[in-house]
Amino acid sequence: MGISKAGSTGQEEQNRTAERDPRTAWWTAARFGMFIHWGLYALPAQGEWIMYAQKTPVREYEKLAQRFNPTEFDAKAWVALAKEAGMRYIVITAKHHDGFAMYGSKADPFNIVDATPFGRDPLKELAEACAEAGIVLCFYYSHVIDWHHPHALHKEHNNTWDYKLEEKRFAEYFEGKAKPQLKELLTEYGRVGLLWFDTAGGLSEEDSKDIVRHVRSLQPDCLINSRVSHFMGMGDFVSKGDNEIGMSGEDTRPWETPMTLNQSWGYTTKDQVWKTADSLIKKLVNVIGKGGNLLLNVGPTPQGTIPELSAERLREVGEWTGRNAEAVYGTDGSPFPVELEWGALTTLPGRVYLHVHNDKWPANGLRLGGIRNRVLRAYCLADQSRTELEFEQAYDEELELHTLEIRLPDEPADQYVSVVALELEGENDFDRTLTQMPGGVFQLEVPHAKISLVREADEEAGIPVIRGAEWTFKLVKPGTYELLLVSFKRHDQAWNGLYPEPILLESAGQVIAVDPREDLADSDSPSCQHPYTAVLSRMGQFTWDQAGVHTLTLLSSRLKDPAPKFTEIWHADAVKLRALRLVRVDG
Ligand code: FHN
Repeated sequence: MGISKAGSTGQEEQNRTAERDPRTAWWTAARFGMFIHWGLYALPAQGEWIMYAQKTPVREYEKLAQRFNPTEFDAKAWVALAKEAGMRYIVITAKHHDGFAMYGSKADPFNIVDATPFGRDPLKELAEACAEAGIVLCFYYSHVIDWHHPHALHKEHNNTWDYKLEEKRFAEYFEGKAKPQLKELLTEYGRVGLLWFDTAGGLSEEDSKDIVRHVRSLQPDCLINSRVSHFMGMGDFVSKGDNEIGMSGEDTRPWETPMTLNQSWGYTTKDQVWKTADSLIKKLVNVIGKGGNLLLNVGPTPQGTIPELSAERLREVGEWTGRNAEAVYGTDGSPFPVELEWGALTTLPGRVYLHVHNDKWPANGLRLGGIRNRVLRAYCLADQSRTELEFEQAYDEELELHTLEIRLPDEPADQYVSVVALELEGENDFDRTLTQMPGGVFQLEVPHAKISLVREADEEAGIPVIRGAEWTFKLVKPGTYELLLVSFKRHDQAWNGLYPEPILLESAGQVIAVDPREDLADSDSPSCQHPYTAVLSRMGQFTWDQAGVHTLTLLSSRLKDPAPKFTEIWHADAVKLRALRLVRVDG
């Protein structure tokens, strides 16, 4: 086991997380992985849904295999790139919705070894390269959608141009292809870190459990993602929606954001909307600052190479993760249940890392509340000489408030995001209550509210269920605040009708009822990206004359059941009500 740049061994990182859940410990410590969408669809170069979009007959689609010859594929080069980026696991499409196996499958001849001139098994080569490089190999497997197999049956997205829905016998696909292929993947490629299932629409609870049992019986330590089923609570960790970064406290289980580098998964020449290294690093710290993992996608070419535009971004991200490894791997997310205006925060025992966005660099001093420990030292991680930064700690007895003010260098110390490390005395001791951080903005997020049922739905009258969110929070700066509703709206949705009735707000005897409008786009939200845009709606103003603990209630039909039995991850919500932002109007 090598020593990482941070001076701690990977084993130490895993041991820390193992205290919580030994099965997922390697994965939560890893924090950053590479997603690879690679298949025959790379040839037409319009993404992995091309067969469905163009209703390509199976016999036509199969012809792509005769031309698929990725002679430039070099497993070692892919793994080296993942490693250079600071990624610690790889999840590759063993079979996507087109039904084509990217490995030598005996269960179905529609596979890369038997059906292409290439004739090699890239997953075998990747398994070897990963084992050599210490990267954990994992497989994506589309277990319900399969447009090639006559009996695969999804709730919605089926091959209806070759096959009749009414003639489908799902068990023939499930027992005859899906389960045998999963067995091959779990018995012929060494250790499989996790199986990444997808698009489970229509899979019964019984079949979902069956597949989980199947995997566990073959490799008990192989993790399973939540998309194995639409029934809640299955699998070992939560896959968020595509490109969805959760809110702090939203998930009680370990979670991961699958993210595109552009706006597509499979190789496409059409989509050239690329995220910059700057925004990728900010998204990475946003995710890990909330305790999640980031699974960042590449879509290799039909020649077998990772597109240079992807590779160059990953290398740049890797320079940053290399310099800041100790603030990334094996860390916990922020103990503070608020988005930080200047960036994100991770912790280790005896350490706090402040990931400060360079474009928000608080040259006049960074102020943070909630650290009860004595701070021993503060320095920038990118500063090799570890020059100590001046800081001051204070305690307000009346408000029971610990604050820390650090004098930062005039210029950011790193590229894009500069990490300030704090060394603490004793065991980490943080104030985890919902308390306003120093600064003007205080965001009350839905997961930190108590959600209750206010009115049952009346389907006949067309009245939806109304829920209430109640936040109990400590206000540090009394005064007048503008209230902004924070919503993520799907890019293809018109605003009208997304909030079917006025939002009701109430606090300290003040009441507001407003139909939220699409007032401002928050283009700076590090959590929001395609296919969503962040929308701010002006709700009015509340004044709190006193610092201290207050409550605020919000009523809306857009508040979700906090403990649903079933989820429709496939159809992302048209609008997500994320938070109420309080912005101080008087300075
Ligand atoms: O339909 C797939 C899509 O092609 C891609 O694989 C993504 C990755 O999360 N999952 C599905 C859509 O959510």
